[in-house]
Amino acid sequence: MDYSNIILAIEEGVATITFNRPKSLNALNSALLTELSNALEAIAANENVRILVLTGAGDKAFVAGADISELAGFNTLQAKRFAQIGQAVIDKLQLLSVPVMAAVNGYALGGGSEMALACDFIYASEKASFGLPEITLGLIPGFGGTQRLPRLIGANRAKELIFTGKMISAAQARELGLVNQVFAPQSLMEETMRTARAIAAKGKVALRAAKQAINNGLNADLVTALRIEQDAFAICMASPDAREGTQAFLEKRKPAFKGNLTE
Ligand code: CO8
Repeated sequence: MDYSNIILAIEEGVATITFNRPKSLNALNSALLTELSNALEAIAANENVRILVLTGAGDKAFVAGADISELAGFNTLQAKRFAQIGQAVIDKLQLLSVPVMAAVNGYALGGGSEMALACDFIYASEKASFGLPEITLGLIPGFGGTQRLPRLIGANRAKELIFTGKMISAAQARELGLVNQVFAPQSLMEETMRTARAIAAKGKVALRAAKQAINNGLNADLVTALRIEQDAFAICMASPDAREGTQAFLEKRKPAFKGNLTE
């Protein structure tokens, strides 16, 4: 499939989606969201993909938010529809069975921060900044920010960011627990890919089970969540990857995971 607002590349099990509207700081318009949705479906259907990395084209922005030139003309119903489309694609990203990393190389504002928040974890460049500036536009976050941010960093800190609309640096975002690691701009992709490849080399069945257990468990009480973990653990045990991993340990060799769901 041809994309003009994103670039999709797949190499050795690592898929990379690059938001590619650098003249608009990779702002999210309807066309980009549709392409992203299609790309996520293609990735979900591709058994060779073991991890997805999201990043932004150019050296200024990951994504500077929803495209304000499109947003500015919306009536109420169009705003609702746009929020639905954005949330649906960001939900699709969060529900992807393979791990998803965000490599935030610059501004991650509004919908851009919300996109990064739906990833499993975030690596950032020292030049990155994060924020939910919608309040400054007379709006509120509409791509999940009022819900995912408080769950990640706590309601009081999320409220401060959402009520002030202020931007924070990558270092501040790391202190808040929003970002896992911060790198020099020139090292960001190399370090991201190093981690992505290390994760891609693990067993796909176990990765999928770990992600689902964590995500589903966070939406449940602890007793239910622990049952979810038991079931996910048992399912892993039945996989060829688990036999390979345990056998490799006993034979003192590196495991060669195939990631297949059946023998
Ligand atoms: N939308 C459209 N165009 C944008 C956006 C954007 N979000 N951000 C930047 N651009 C464009 C600029 O208009 C400019 O275009 P041009 O060269 O044609 O004038 C180009 O990108 C470069 O930007 P600047 O010249 O402004 O670059 P600066 O380095 O001076 O500033 C900033 C960079 C600080 C990032 C600045 O561009 C800025 O503040 N951008 C807007 C950030 C923002 O407010 N984002 C939130 C948008 S709202 C949102 O995301 C809501 C999501 C939920 C929607 C729910 C649906 C209803």
